[in-house]
Amino acid sequence: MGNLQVVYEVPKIYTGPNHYCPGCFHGIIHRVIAEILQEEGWDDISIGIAPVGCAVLAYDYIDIDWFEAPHGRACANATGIKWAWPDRLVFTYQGDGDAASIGFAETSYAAIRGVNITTIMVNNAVYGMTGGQMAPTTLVGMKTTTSPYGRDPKYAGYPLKMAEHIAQFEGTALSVRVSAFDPQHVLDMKKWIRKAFQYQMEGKGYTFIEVVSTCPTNWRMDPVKAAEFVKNEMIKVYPLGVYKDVGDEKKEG
Ligand SMILES: Cc1ncc(C[n+]2csc(CCOP(=O)(O)OP(=O)(O)O)c2C)c(N)n1
Ligand code: SF4
Repeated sequence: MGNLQVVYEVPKIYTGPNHYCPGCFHGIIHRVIAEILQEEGWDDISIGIAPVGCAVLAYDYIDIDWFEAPHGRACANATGIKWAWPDRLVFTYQGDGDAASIGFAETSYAAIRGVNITTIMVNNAVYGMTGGQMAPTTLVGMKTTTSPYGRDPKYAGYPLKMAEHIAQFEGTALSVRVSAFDPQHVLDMKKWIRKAFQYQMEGKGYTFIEVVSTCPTNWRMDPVKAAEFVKNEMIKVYPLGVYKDVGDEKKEG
């Protein structure tokens, strides 16, 4: 046993089991966040803002300080917390319904103001927790419980591309879209979430990570089909990539 080397262990601050459905990426994203916070020694200074949505119980799964925000208000809450405790690492963890629908203004204004916080927005194209209703991110033609014939842009408009939207603001330091449908993309996601947290610790401005995710339960798919749907359909509409990265530039002011 003495010669064996540990290549992977579950982070101590990741406290499961969780309640997520099989094949849902929420659990993977939580674990990756926990790994980063523990590896960087940020677990004692982090404050997560939990959403209203399937990740409402995020505070039960990552053992750091948390605040529970009302639906859509996570970035407003995070802003106040960060202004009160500028040395803390403050991040919001939100669904697309939370961050991009009811919370569209709060999320946008965090970027417009350049608030030095991070948002991790999990885009599964539906309102998962409440039963799979159409979200602003629902694909054209996608069937949901409130668009049983498929999203029709004539009445319901087009998918909202948050990583592109957030990238336009001067206060944004980083806006990236990632996914987690295979191990390589999980590692890539980890790299960018780490960079977002690093930029925050360096005071660079607002950082935004959109994770293209699954909702096998409401999509009525098994976990493998749901991951394939992300890989083959979702990322055609939501291309993965870096939409803004200020790199090592210093922000004025
Ligand atoms: C003010 C308010 N409006 C509506 C709701 C109902 N509600 C709870 S969760 C949710 C949407 C969750 O969807 P999303 O944010 O995409 O997260 P997911 O569950 O898919 O992870 C809604 C509309 C609420 N709790 N509060
Ligand atoms: S309902 Fe959808 S988003 Fe919610 S835990 Fe299940 S698979 Fe994940």
